[in-house]
Amino acid sequence: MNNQRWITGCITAIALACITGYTVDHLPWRAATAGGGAVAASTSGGQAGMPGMNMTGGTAAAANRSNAQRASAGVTQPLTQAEIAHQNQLAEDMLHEKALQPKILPDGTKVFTLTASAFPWYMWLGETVEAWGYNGQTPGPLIRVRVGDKVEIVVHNHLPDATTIHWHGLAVPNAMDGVPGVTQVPIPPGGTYVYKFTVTPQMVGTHYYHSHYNDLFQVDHGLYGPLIVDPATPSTHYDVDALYVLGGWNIAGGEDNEDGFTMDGKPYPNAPQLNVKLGQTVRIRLINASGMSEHAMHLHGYTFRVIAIDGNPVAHPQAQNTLTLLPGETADIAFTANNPGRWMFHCHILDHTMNPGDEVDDMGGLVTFINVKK
Ligand SMILES: [Cu+2]
Repeated sequence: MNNQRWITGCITAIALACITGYTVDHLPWRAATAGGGAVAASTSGGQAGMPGMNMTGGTAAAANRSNAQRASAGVTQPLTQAEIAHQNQLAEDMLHEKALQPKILPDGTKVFTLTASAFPWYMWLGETVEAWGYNGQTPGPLIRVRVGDKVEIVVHNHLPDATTIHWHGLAVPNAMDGVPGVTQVPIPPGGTYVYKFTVTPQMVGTHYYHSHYNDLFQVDHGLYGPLIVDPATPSTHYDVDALYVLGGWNIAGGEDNEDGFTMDGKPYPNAPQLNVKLGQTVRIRLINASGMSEHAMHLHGYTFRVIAIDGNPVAHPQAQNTLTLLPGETADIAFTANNPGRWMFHCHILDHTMNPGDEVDDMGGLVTFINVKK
């Protein structure tokens, strides 16, 4: 966010935090809240649009904990081979845009449930980290909706810290925007919040959702997931659709350090690889969910077209072989798989292609392969 917005947001949030008695810890949305309790969503406007403002709890007993202490939910125990295989399958499912199935209410409303929690996450040989994610995975499950859908997203907070979710790229009603201390009271540990909105044409495209509370810590531990909005009547077809969510991780600790990078939750060699048949048309959706790092994604063997930026179609698609995504940006790229072979697809910021502790000739991080076979 730019400085002016950030400062304005801070002043507003600090004022609101003072009014409501929240303890401020560096930044207003870093105020930890204690105690559980459900926070009901409200769709009313104005100040009343701060749903749950009169909730109990939030005395911030834990407000003085450091980020490092917040990280110690104690879930970095080694995983079994079956658990590691399951996590790799989740990454594979993400690549192929397998979406979370909603519950459909009698009036057609699609209800998705996201449960935020901390869990062990396998990164690379010998390294299992504590992830914070949704429904036991990071990235959180793909939410896929279409124009006209009425959507409810029930968020349960099983984290040891408060949280919120921001719907990045979607012009939702302000009260649903997930900015703690401004549009809502943070969801306390043990709490539940229901986000509600109707899908509009503005929302079509590749987007994502992410924590907006203690966000550098929470996002860089995995609290984000993809969100694809389809038009009411899909008009384009690709033989192969694929999705890569790029993540930055704070593994060594500290406030401002990204030292691990993942594609669909896994670094090379466990980042999922895309297999396509010679001649197929391919669309790859890219989301940079990293908290701090830009990524210069480069595809060997091909020139691709950049067909959408931040979900918006590009009128005259640019031909490129490297596309840089700032944190929070998304893009759709497309190409026809007319060059057979095993083609590397990787970030060209070269320390993003190594895992911490790698030797110079090791590969890790944002590296995968697009395998084009007859
Ligand atoms: Cu990078």
